[in-house]
Amino acid sequence: MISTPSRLQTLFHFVMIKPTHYDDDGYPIQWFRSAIPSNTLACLNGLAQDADRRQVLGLQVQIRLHTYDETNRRVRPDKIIRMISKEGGKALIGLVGVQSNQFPRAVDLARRFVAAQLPVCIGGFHISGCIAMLPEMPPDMREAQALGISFFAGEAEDGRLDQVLRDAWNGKLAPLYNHMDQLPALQGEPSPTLPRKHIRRTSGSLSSMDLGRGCPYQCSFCTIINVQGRKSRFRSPDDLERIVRENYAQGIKRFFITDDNFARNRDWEPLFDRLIALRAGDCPKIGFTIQVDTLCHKIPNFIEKAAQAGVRRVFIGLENINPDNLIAAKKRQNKITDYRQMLQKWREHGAITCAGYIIGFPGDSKASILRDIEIIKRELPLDILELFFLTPLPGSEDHKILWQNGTWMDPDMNKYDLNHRVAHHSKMSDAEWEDAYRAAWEAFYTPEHIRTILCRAAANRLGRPKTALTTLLWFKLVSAYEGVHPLEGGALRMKFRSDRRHGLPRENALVFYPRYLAQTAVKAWRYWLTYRECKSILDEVLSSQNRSTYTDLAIAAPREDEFEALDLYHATNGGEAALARKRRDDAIRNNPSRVIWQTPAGSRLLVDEAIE
Ligand code: B12
Ligand code: SF4
Repeated sequence: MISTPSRLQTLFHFVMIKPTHYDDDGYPIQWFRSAIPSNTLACLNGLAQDADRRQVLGLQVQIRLHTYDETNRRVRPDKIIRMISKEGGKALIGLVGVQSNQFPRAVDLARRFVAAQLPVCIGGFHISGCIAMLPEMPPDMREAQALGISFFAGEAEDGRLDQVLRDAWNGKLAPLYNHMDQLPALQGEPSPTLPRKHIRRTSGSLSSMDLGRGCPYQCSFCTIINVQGRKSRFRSPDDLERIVRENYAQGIKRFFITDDNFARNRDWEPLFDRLIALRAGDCPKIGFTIQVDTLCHKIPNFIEKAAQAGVRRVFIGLENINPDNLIAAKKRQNKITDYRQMLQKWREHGAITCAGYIIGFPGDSKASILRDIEIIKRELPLDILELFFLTPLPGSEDHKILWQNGTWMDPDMNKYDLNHRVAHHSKMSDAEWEDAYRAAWEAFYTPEHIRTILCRAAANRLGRPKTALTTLLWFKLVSAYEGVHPLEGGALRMKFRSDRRHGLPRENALVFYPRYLAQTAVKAWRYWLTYRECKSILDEVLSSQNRSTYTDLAIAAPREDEFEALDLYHATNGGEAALARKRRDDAIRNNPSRVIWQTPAGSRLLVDEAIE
């Protein structure tokens, strides 16, 4: 509810916009309903509410907050500008959580506000990642700064937003707020929160929150470690309970915990314990999606407690099944010899598993990629595979190295959405790489494999075949028909003729509208056909007499000769060597006295190896 300022108070508007990015035709990717409310927008809104409560602009100023998530709401700068000039005239426009692919859209929006003499500040991973890793600002940031746009690098907690609000109020926004050298603690910070109307513009019953930031690993394609650090910082169980209760009171019972790697949140256990207590108490129906690494099953009780806490879906950074590729990406912690055990354990605890998989590592070719997808389908009990182009994201070590070497990277940041190729591959041509990426999506989401996944879910005592089908359909339909990555998908694509990317012409209405309507109708028809086909597969699976006895290689209990028999360990690049490493490590674990020498790099030599 908007409160009216008293007669003695002046209004200051803080307009927070989470921008989207452009599709290949230059129209913002927007939906009638998007999937999940933005956590960054919720964090900023929570911090701003707190700043208003503390009256950081003085007793005479009321801060009025406006939040826009452009993935599900059209942003009309002209209307916002009119509203501000009618209601006091003073404001800060914050473009929040701006990723590299959203930077061009953010700047296009900012242009309009800057032209109306309003102060604009952009924050998020593009700014923080570039400031963290590059010796100088890239050209796109310099151009934006020349327009008068201010930047915020780092995190806004610990009272840092106050300074930006005060400077905007005083008309003295600094060109750059750089907080990269200090990572704030999260305990006791205001909860991420959004007005109820935001939730209604998404799937409706799901909210997001971050319980921790930072990850100890060093994957070379990752930006997170260079922006949020490698030390685990986390919210407290009390913070968590407050967030859950606030949402529960509004009817929201499902949450996406956005931590990149919840298994490395040092406080995972007290956090899970609090959720278990809430479920046993007055919030019985809460459910969660988390992101974890491939070693999480080795943490005693982690998966058991996750299940008790209501974790129903997990995103796992599998990334690849070729050990040579994993080593090239410094993802040494991922061991393919653990994958089956880890996925089977999640399955036993009733979670739907979604694995991220990267296409385009140096060892990849189109043939090897398609071979690997078939191995995954056959040997790993995985429900969803999300594919990504290997992308040198600004803020990652990969990007920094290519930048330093002057290697070509696509200059259009709009394409850095992991669904476009933005670099060259050492072995595949550009066309071959793009073809391999699309072919990998198609190869995983075939009707036959959807049937296999549903059979696996139906045979599992805790399986949820209907939910598995909904998730499978989302990934299949968006990847096949919308031209965007499923993680950016939504329900019913919206397009507005006048919202085209800066520099592109406005299309003729007689071309734009008929094409939009025809595209929508064709998609609706294809959606219907695919739904009908998959629904009949589900019906067959559920009514099958063999439903509970179904088994296959992926879900069968580990075999004695598992490591000799499976292609996962023999057909992949580096699989044999990974197996040898596992055998050596097992031998050391079983008989530590056999280690006679450890190299500075950590390799261990056994007695019999030395004798040989
Ligand atoms: C959760 C998440 C998602 C969820 C979003 C869910 C949701 N609704 O919240 C989903 C799965 C949908 C998703 C999708 C994508 N994501 Co994502 N995502 C994340 C993740 C893991 C957490 C985001 C988050 O909540 N962070 C916590 C917030 C609080 O941090 P923050 O955004 O940096 O904001 C703080 C500061 O930057 C600052 N700040 C930010 N804005 C502003 C503005 C002002 C004015 C001020 C003063 C301060 C300020 O204050 C904030 C509070 O401290 C991040 C990684 C990460 N650790 O952040 C990746 C990340 C942001 N995603 C990334 C990418 C690439 C994508 C996709 C393009 C990839 C894809 N194809 O899947 C899509 C794009 C979809 C879209 N339209 O946004 C990259 C971006 C890298 C880059 N250089 O651009 C990241 C960093 C992960 C990575 N791979 O490196 N993502
Ligand atoms: S495990 Fe995930 S979050 Fe951690 S460094 Fe690797 S990619 Fe980044």
